[in-house]
Amino acid sequence: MAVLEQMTSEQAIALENKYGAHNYHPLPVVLRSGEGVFVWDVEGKKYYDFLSAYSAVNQGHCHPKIVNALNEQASTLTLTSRAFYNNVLGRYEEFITSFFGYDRVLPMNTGVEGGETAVKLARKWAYTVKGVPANQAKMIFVEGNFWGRTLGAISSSTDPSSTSGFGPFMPGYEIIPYNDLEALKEAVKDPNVAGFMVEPIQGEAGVNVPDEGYLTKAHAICKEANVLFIADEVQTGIARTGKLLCCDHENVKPDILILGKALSGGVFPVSAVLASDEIMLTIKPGEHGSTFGGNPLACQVAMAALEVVKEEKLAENAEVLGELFRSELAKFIETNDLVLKVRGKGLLNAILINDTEDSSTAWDICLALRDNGLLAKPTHGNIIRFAPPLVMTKDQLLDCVDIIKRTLTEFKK
Ligand code: IF1
Repeated sequence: MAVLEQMTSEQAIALENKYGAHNYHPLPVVLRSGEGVFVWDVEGKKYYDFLSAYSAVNQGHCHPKIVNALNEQASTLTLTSRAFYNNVLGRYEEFITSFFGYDRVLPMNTGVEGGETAVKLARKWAYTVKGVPANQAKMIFVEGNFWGRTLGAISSSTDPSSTSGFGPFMPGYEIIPYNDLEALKEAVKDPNVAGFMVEPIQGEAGVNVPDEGYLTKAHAICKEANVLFIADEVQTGIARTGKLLCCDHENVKPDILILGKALSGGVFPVSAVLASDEIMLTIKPGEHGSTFGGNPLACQVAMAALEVVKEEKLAENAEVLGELFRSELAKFIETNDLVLKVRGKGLLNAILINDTEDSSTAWDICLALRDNGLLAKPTHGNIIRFAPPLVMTKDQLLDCVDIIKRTLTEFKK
């Protein structure tokens, strides 16, 4: 690979500012390597990664088993396109459908492609199975949702930073409040509703955990109304919340399951949509797909990434360490008025800062955390998400809790 001559953080940042689109505002730290729960910047400073690339690196950075799978396949066959068969895709499809208990999988690359695929599937099913009149299918989403940056995705967004300046938007969408069963009951009365798409915990909204039983009752309301219950587990899936899927906390089985991010352990873009024969076979040859969807490299990486989840008991570890994290921070909050609340499930958590949503306090705290060797990023001016790789040990977690408590104690607004 191109040997990059050493550069300073300032040089790297200047290059991005000069030649790149300004579609992000990254925390000022320039990373050059990662291993497990740690990343190093170009000056050689070591950090705990408490974001995990938004829950894509659940298995830890550069997990050897996953990287080996990538390397072996990369020097064998990387991409055939779906114009032809290959010797890996079928094995992967058998593997992942049995891993999650579904009849079929439609392989894609990014999380948002998974969401787009789920909406197309729901609409196709509505027209061909439910009997909704052509082009009349409705989709229900919830306030505060985030499922990507395409026009189809932002058309369901209630966040002006996702929508303003990008209209006009997709028709046939209805937005109801999150965690509101009465609103869902009302919305599904419309016979043209195809599906209800929801995150079991809203990540970008600030780790918004719905009431216990919300998923169970929402699923039942959808079933009663012959509406597909679609779970966006791109961020909450793959053991992040202490179960293989966040829906598993309530034993809810989505009609359509969307996976991404840690499906590949952060090694390669891999997403997947899983569903029954009845739903999945409504899409016929040539009606949907993608050049890279289901490529042999992605399939090998994803199988290795999922094996790691089981072999290293990542869900169990996330459950135990998540309880420890929230109990330690809850004790701290009683003695510190900067932080109002800690919330989450497994190792998807967030703290609510005692300031307004448009303040810079959460950002400033993340800068101080960076100086103390821990990387995290705010979701809002007053919310910081904490999501370390699920391979973290108890001692490492307690070390991170000490860093967070020390930083918050020393922080001056
Ligand atoms: C960015 C947010 C998180 C997702 C859920 C689908 C997708 C995402 C629940 C789309 C992606 C990423 C996108 C990334 C930052 C990150 C993010 F801040 F944008 F909202 F995690 F909360 N469903 N989330 O969280 O998957 O197409 O990106 O593979 O856009 O900056 P993708």
